[in-house]
Amino acid sequence: MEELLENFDKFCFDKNLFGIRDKVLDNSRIDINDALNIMATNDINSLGQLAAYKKNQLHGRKVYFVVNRHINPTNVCAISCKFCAFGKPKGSKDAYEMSMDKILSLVNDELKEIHIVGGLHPDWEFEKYLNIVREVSKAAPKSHIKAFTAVEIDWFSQISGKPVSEVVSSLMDAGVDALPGGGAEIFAPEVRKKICSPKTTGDSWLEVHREAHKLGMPSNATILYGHLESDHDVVDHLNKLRSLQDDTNGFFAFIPVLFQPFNTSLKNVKPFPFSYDLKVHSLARLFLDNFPYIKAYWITLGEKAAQVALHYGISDADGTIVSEKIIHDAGAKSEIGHTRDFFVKMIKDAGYIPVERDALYNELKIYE
Ligand code: V47
Repeated sequence: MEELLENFDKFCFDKNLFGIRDKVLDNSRIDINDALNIMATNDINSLGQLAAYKKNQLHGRKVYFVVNRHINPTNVCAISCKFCAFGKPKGSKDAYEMSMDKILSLVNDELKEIHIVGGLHPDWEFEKYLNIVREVSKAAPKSHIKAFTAVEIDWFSQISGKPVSEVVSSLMDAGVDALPGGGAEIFAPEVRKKICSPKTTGDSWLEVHREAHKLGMPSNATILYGHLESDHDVVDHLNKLRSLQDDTNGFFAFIPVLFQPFNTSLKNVKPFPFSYDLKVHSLARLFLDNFPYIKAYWITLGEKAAQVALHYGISDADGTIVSEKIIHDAGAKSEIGHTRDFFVKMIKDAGYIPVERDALYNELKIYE
């Protein structure tokens, strides 16, 4: 595989990438300084070659996707974050609460992953969330349930008076198979304060995932980027996740989530160029050497950019989703869902091999 980078000296015009190339070939870890150099480069294609090399070492030409569905049982939220257009105060005209029948009408065993997240409802008890999981699990026993972000789990701990470990154990008993990666946003306290001051701190987010991993519950991690963060904040965020993964090895995927400003209080944030998206995704692949998968979240990137990102270290195209609401409320321009055939074609057209997976990354079908 070394031959993929054989001509690197000829095409790379950023001398700061040569040392990183040597580490990638050597399979040794890049450090914070290397990560900052990656964020500073404008040789995007050379960077992409490094990230693609690393991805190919792990997964060859396979790119994973899942037949899944997102369900958001309520958008009523006790807190209000500046970057979010989904959460609504109780009693507001756009607030909704799904009945159990409504939730159950959305699930079936064809779904390999059911992703459930929502607002921090001020009146719902923890038992209500457990019941949702129990009923969904009964209605779709062959599907995996990936439910509740660390922010929700922290909230469940507050409203139930139970420690996080007990909350996670109860969720596992009810039928949750994995935790989604949402709520991490950006760990840097100063920026976090500006975009989501009432939210669970970065340290608490990390602690919830540490506890979950200890109990054998796998999870994902995200970064919300493209708002007020600096390169240093991005690198610091990844460094905290890499350290936690060194300790627990409980993360499956890392998902860069591009901020959608349109209907939010941060709508005047200056847009970043596309090269920034490619840098964040490539950096994630190169820096998070202990994360098996890096996802391109097509909902925020858009379908075309997500396809390009497959050449920048991405091994997972997420899934069908069916009806995305959280980020479309903020004005995302992508479709709200796609078919299995869409992913097979999108991945093949980019020169990779589509592999349908379940929520725990078991391979279900290879589309050679
Ligand atoms: O954490 C809210 C994001 C996230 C906006 O684990 C916004 O497999 C952009 O975490 N612009 C939830 N993003 C999404 C998420 C996720 C998605 C897909 C797969 C997985 C997984 C997890 O939605 C929140 C927040 O970062 N979000 N508002 C916005 N305006």
